Amino acid sequence: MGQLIDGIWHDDWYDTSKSGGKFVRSTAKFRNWITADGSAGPSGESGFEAAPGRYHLYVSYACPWANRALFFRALKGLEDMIDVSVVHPDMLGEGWEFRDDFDGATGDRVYGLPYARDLYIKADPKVSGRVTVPILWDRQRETIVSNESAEIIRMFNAAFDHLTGNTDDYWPEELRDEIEPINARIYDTLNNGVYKSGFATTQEAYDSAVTALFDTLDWLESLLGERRYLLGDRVTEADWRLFSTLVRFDLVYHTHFKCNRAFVREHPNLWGYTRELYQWPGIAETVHFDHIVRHYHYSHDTVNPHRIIPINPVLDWTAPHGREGLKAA
Ligand SMILES: N[C@@H](CCC(=O)N[C@@H](CS)C(=O)NCC(=O)O)C(=O)O
Repeated sequence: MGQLIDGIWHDDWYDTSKSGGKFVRSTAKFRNWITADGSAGPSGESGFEAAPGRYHLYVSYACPWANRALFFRALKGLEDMIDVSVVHPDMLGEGWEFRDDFDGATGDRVYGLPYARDLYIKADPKVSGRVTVPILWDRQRETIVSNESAEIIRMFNAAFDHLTGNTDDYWPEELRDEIEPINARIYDTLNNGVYKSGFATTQEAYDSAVTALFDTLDWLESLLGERRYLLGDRVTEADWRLFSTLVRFDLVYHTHFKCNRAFVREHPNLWGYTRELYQWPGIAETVHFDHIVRHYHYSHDTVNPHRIIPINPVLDWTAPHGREGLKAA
């Protein structure tokens, strides 16, 4: 399954035929790092030195992976260093489109290209694999620095500090050993777990994904009754990675992806925590519920073939979160 578009092979999202009904996410291809002095990062090539105006971030407001890059752009005060283009929320047969006929969608602000795949081809005419957002683009070398959000957030966390003076650290050295296993569980069972539930094409694959997902939510509900944040009294990247899934959960994952044993808002600790992070300075501006709801229901035609957008409740994201009293365990 899948199709060749302009030389790029697009697997179907839902091609679960070789994996026993399980959704298997492919690995990002562009893995360079922006660093303060342009030296190579943990993977890829050197030559991507932090500089104002040199880099551009292509996102979808709907996408949880792109959203976490936007969280870090806001948290680290990078708005004036890195500008942004926003795709249209509908991801149809041609993949992500640079149309501006939806509130907040900007078109391609660097080149005026029609599709995200055109950037991949510009970066590497022989590229193959999925065309995903976020895309961190280098205007100077006219190529993709990275299309892996887990790494983009770490670049944003540190590479521009000498230019911005913002030294807030969401991946502190002393907590890294604790952060990694929490990230791993949350990635597997929640960030990616919602997709594994929603795109499963066998009962067995769905059951296994959705069971692990709610085991993790139960664990988090209990942990967040003892601690204000995942690592204690300090917000880290683990919280922002979790938040990008939680903020979408009740509106799209619960219904569209059949993650419906419970809503996040039925968990008092998780719901207060999600609202606290939503209310964090700069974050609400990056969360666009209209793009989120439209994208999921409109783009996955094997899950929702008639593209009906559900009515959805109005959630009060600005209500007091009540988390102030919680101290580290
Ligand atoms: N590993 C990537 C995953 C990004 C990803 O899967 N993005 C989705 C949107 S939520 C996408 O662009 N999918 C398009 C496709 O697979 O065709 C990251 O975290 O940056």
